[in-house]
Amino acid sequence: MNMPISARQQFAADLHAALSSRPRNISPKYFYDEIGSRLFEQICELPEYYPTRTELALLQKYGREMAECIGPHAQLVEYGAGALRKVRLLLDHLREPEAFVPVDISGAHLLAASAELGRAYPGLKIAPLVADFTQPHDLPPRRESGRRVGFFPGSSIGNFTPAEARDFLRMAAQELRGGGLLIGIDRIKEPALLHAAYNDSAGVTAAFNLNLLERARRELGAEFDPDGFLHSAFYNAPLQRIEMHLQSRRAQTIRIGETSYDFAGGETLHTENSHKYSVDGFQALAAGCGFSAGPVWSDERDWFTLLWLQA
Ligand code: AVJ
Repeated sequence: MNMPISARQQFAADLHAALSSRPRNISPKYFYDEIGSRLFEQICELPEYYPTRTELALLQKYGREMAECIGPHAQLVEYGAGALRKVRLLLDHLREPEAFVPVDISGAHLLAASAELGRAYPGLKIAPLVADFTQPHDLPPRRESGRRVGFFPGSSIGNFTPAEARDFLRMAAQELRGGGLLIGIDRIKEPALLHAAYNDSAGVTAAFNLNLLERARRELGAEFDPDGFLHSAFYNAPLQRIEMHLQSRRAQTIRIGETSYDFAGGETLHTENSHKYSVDGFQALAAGCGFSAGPVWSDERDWFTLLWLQA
């Protein structure tokens, strides 16, 4: 029988692969160990990091209209559930939701957040699903009368390249057929505003990025000079994305077990992309994947948008 490989083994395999490839890059999902998840919560509170507070304000203000789109008796599926704070602003307006299905890879976190949500919404059927939502997964069957609706807030889709975003949207359109998707996107804007959001003055985003190396040290016994790398985040205008990298300050070597990886001065490990979209651009992307555009909700500055996409 195939034993499922542990999270640590998966991290080890992906980090070795990342350090062996050129250019070096690794999935941002490895930011989110316990320390990284806490740092991300802090990022969401930073004055420079506008996405969380802008999206929450939109949900506050327009939650009722969004709930209208979702409709009654829906099975609501949240892709990549965090603290489950945002969905409450929809649940408060939904008519007789059939079930809420938060899907997340991090089981302990998902179950704790689901239990807490259950205490606040005692009548709600919550069916957490521990799974990687980018991979094939089995959602609970839906009632014949009800629709299935996806919720993908936070501009998490921004972590995907447009090609990966298309793969996700095609999969989602299939499993949400007859229903829809409510999705948050971060808008293309003044590069200085984007730059500030990923280079906060308190250094929390830097700590979040550098935690990836700290995690390698904690979990895999990686050996390197902790002061040898710096946080680098910049807007790549042609590709319309923020890139985060860990940049080597000088020539140095990282050792993991028996293996050594040499870095030249200035060389980087690319840790994250955060793609920015126009509303038209995103609707066009989604249209190619089986969705048709519906209402959109944006703040007055057009910094962040929630879109309804009919599946
Ligand atoms: C969770 C992917 C939406 O891209 O803005 C925040 C992650 N990285 N600061 C983003 C993040 C650095 C965030 N997402």
